[in-house]
Amino acid sequence: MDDASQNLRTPANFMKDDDVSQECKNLISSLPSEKDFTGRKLYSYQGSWYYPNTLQAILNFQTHFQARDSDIILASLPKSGTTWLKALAFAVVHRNKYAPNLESHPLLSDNPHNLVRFLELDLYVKNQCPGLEELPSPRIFATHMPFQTLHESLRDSPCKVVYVCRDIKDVLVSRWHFRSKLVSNYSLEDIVEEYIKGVCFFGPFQEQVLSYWKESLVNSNHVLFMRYEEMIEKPEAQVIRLADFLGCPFTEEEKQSGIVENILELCSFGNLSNLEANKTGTSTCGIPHHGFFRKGGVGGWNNHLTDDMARKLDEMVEKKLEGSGLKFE
Ligand code: PAP
Repeated sequence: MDDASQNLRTPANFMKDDDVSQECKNLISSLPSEKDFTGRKLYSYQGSWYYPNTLQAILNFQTHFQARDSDIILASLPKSGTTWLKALAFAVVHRNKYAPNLESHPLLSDNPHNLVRFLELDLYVKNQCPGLEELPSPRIFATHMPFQTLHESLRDSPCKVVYVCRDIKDVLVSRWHFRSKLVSNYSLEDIVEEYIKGVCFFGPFQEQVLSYWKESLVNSNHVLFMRYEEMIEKPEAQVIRLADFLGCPFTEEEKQSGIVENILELCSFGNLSNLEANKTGTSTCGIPHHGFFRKGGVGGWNNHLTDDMARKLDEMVEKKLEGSGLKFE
């Protein structure tokens, strides 16, 4: 890991603390609010729902972030393949510094979330100036904000934004497993209702997906739209696509040397989830490393959702995406 990245100040746990500035309190008082499934208040800002501490971090980011043309931003909904994309982008971008088969590769000793940190869930939590100007280029960051909120700070920057999306049913089941460890009595019925209503942390989800999808159509040099399912089905082609987009395409020589396969192996679910570094410890955003790895794969929702739940979700997605050209088979 780059030394400067290790030195960044680490924030408090983002889910627990609602201590916000007067400016944020003023903003909150003007925003629509709703209660989440635990009774905690969420606020709607620029089309998405947030807890106050995340809203504060977003304001910090929007006010203070200085984009560089060479920045890379990895965007996604929670549980859509963020950890995998972080690992892949880090390995691709830094492959000259850290060969993917290197025994001391940073991904073997640290969780991807500590190597590529979230803007609004980590770096800007309780911190207006997390020292990002000290980081060497290219800097790689991650976010769950929708495109319009991110864009506030990237305006006029030609930096690269990569968005990964995943079938909402797999996302939902993944989130349910994750959340039910933190919150008791959190049923699948609760989460299906939450998703359909759209009032949940970073929701409504299809609007977020659409914000990046639309931008990828009009500005394909700026936003790359990737799908978790395609990454599972054709990983090589998708990593080559990622490297091309990021302006560091694989040379023929590199391809023949097997570097693409090596990166895929390094970043694979099997490899990462079995590393000691990912079985123990807690990420800089306050989540146990092992919480980012469950099962992976496509279609696992089938073992959890009833036909009726799946139908309701599919209908909601179809309705929201109508006319956009984006489809989930
Ligand atoms: P986050 O929002 O908490 O960062 P994110 O990484 O987006 O989570 O998604 C976690 C999902 O990606 C988990 O899916 P599951 O619950 O259906 O199993 C996790 O297992 C999966 N995942 C994590 N790392 C990888 C990887 N290297 N390859 C494929 N899937 C992965």
